[in-house]
Order: sequence, then structure tokens, then C-alpha cells
Amino acid sequence: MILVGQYDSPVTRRVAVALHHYGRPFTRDTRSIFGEAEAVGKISPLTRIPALVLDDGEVLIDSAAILDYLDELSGDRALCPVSGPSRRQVLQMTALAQGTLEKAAAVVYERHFHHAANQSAEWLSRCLGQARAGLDELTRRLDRPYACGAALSHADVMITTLIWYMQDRMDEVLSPSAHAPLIALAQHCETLPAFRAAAISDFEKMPK
Ligand SMILES: N[C@@H](CCC(=O)N[C@@H](CS)C(=O)NCC(=O)O)C(=O)O
Repeated sequence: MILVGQYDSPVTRRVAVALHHYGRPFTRDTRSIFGEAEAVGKISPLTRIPALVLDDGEVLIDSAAILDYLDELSGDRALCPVSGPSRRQVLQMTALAQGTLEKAAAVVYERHFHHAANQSAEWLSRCLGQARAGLDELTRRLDRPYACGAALSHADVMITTLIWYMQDRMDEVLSPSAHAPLIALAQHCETLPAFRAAAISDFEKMPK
């Protein structure tokens, strides 16, 4: 399998963490969605990452859909319960973290692609508010020691990669006090082998 995407993309890194957690060997295609958009677009039709190229050449896109496939292969080791309230809890926490990321990314892209004078203050304010609300709600719903109780799940992975993104790109909504439990969870997860194996190299970062 080939994982397409750089690890400063939290949704790409979450797939990488799961691959390592499940012990699935893979290689990487780290070409940039911005600098090498044409090449990435030939693999991933929306020119988005992650994409996972399977050994027979089939290409899977979208982190949730990719993880659904990997979970199916992994049986009891899956980072999401197969059914019931615990599955809903993991899926909802993961969706909350992923939605928070989307709002944070909207802010980052607005600032990156528009000069200050052309940025929409109204849009930025809305997205920042939504991102802050996402972090507040994630903090409120934490069911420790992990995000959804006793077992590591996709929610922990998404929260951890989200926290890195917030700290690296726009820590104005991440509060060291109000969101301390989320930050502590991410710090703990970063020490786990699957996360360490998916460490972010300096080269794979969006130009500032
Ligand atoms: N829902 C998708 C989101 C994928 C996504 O937005 N990836 C970003 C990188 S974090 C991307 O490719 N952005 C470039 C673009 O949308 O043009 C997933 O979970 O895989």
C-alpha cells in the first residue's frame, strides 16, 4: 500500500497512525498537494490527501472511508467498536474533532491564499468561533483516560493530530487552560509507538 500525503495534514497522519497501529506495511508518496498538485491529482481525483493506493492499484480517498477499509481488515484490533453506543460515541467524537479541523483549515487557507486586505473578517470570525466551539465541546465530552473511555480509538488519533495542527498553525483558539485535558491527551498519545512512527518531518509542512 502507498499512503499519499504529508503528515502535516492531520487527516493523512491519522491514517498513518492507524496503519502503524494495525501493523500494516506501507510506503509513502509525500509529493505536495500544492507544489506538485498535478502529480497528486493524477492519483487523487480531487487533489486532496490522504489517498491510499492498494496493492492492486485501487485508490481509496477520504480518511474516514480509508479507515473503514482498514478497520474491516483489522477485526478485533479496529480503533472503533463494531456497533452500539460505544461506536456512536467514537464516531461522534471523531466527527467533532474532524469538523474542528475543517474550520481551522478554512482559517489557515483564507490567510494563506488571500492578502490581509482581501480576507473576509466575517468568515474568519465565524470559522474561529466554530473551531473554538469544537474544542470546547471535545473537552466537555472527554471520557477519560482516552477520548471515549478506556480504549484508544480513532477519536484520540484525530484529536491528537488536530492539536498539533492548532499549535503549529493557529493556536489563538486553543487555550492552554480551557483545553488542557485535550492537550494532555494529545501529549500522551504522541508518546505511543504508532504516533511516534508517524512523526512529522520538517520537509512536510505547508509554506508559511
Ligand atoms: N474529508 C477529507 C478531507 C481531506 C482534506 O481536506 N485534505 C486536505 C489536507 S488536510 C487537502 O487535501 N487540502 C487541499 C485541498 O482541499 O485543495 C478526509 O478526511 O480525507
